Amino acid sequence: MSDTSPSMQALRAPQAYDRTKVTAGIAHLSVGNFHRAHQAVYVDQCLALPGQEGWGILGIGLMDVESERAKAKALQSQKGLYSLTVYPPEGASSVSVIGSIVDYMHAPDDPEAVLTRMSDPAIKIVTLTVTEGGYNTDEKGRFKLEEPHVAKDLQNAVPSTSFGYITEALRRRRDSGAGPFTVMSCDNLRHNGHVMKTALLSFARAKDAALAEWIETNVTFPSCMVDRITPAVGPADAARLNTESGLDDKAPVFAEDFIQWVIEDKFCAGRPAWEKVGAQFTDDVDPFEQVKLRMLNASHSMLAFPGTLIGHRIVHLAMRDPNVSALLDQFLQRDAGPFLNAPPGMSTDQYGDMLLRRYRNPAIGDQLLRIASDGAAKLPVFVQDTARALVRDGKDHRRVAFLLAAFTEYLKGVDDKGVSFPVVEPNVTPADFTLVKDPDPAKGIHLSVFKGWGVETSPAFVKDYARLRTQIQTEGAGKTLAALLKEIG
Ligand code: CS2
Repeated sequence: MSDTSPSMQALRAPQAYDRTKVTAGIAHLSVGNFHRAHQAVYVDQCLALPGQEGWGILGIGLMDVESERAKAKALQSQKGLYSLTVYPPEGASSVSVIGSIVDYMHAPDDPEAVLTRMSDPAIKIVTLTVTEGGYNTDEKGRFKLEEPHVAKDLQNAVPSTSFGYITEALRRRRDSGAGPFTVMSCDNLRHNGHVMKTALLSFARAKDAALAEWIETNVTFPSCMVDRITPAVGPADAARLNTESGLDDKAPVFAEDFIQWVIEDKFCAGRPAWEKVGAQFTDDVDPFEQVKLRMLNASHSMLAFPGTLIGHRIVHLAMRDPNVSALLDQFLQRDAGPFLNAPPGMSTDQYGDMLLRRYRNPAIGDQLLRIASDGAAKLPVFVQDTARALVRDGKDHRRVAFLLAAFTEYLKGVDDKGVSFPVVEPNVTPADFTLVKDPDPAKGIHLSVFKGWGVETSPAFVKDYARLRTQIQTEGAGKTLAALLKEIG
């Protein structure tokens, strides 16, 4: 993963605390870059405070794929240490070594060992970043018991899914008297605590009704809003980061300097003093979540799908395209913002402006294809409510129709210049891909990703969606966007 040269230094544990005294109190499922640049940082800062040494993280990789095994090897070889480089919009970057992941296990190699650790009373919180698509719910929010991995976990004693691991660990804890742990989703979902609870209880009910009841009574599922733009790290990024830091790190990460975490204070077995290191606790995460998902993540989608078709690949470079920048600005100020309550301390307009500044940060080089990936799981979470509200209130729906048209065309994997790009869409079905190829452009509105949005029943919306698709096909997304902006005025 990294270039090693003799002049590079080995990673050294943070000086702010004695890492040999730190033990795991949190088990985190699916340790992606975002977790390592966000939650693990809050925990790392907490560990420097007195009395917090029991809140280290046990990282657990769930996916039985080569890249995850490689990550496990890399992190284990560094005793869980890694470097994080943070880039402000201007000025110098800063590098720190994060020491909060004190243990790392690759679950497919030894599920029993993972269950033993998760059943240990020392673990008091289980957190997850398993992506928007990882909660296995349909468009009505129902848990899909028939999903093959879930169905297998319902049959087998040895789990492979997050639901299987958590349920079995909780069963053992109930039986041993170790008591419950808190289960907290850290994914970008509306009401992520509620989604987590519904998913886990549905799974547990299908497995063992009495256990499900115990979980419902004893386990808490706080919601939280998470925010920090964390790009993917390719081999070239890793080499650059190590050159800049002078560290020999097999798993470096980088991120913007902005960071935010708003958490519902509902922990059944205690929690770290995250409020002392910048996390905000609240009784109602919803307003924070709405603004973040419907403005940040939705405008990210607005950037990623049209932007990729136009030929852009990197966020801050795409933001230099005046039409892309105008599209995002209009979407934030005119489409998304007016339906939302302002976040504390600023208006939605100011929040929108702040987002555009964050996207323009030239040091980040965030990837449009990272943001685009699994769009079918993301768009319903990020854009559906705004689309529905625009149609319901008879407001201008054209920017959102353009986004949906662009997403549909993006599924073909070729941009305006004829350049192919990888389409990572595990939640787009073969039937959906067939619809995309249908000669009638209006048919695409029936893709399963748009089901239940309330746009397919609006003839005006479908008309704009279809004509924008046709225009993208014949003239390209760049020209279609330019014409649309002119038309809107
Ligand atoms: C992005 C997010 O994947 C996406 O769709 O919008 O990963 C985004 O970068 C984070 O939510 C920022 O907090």
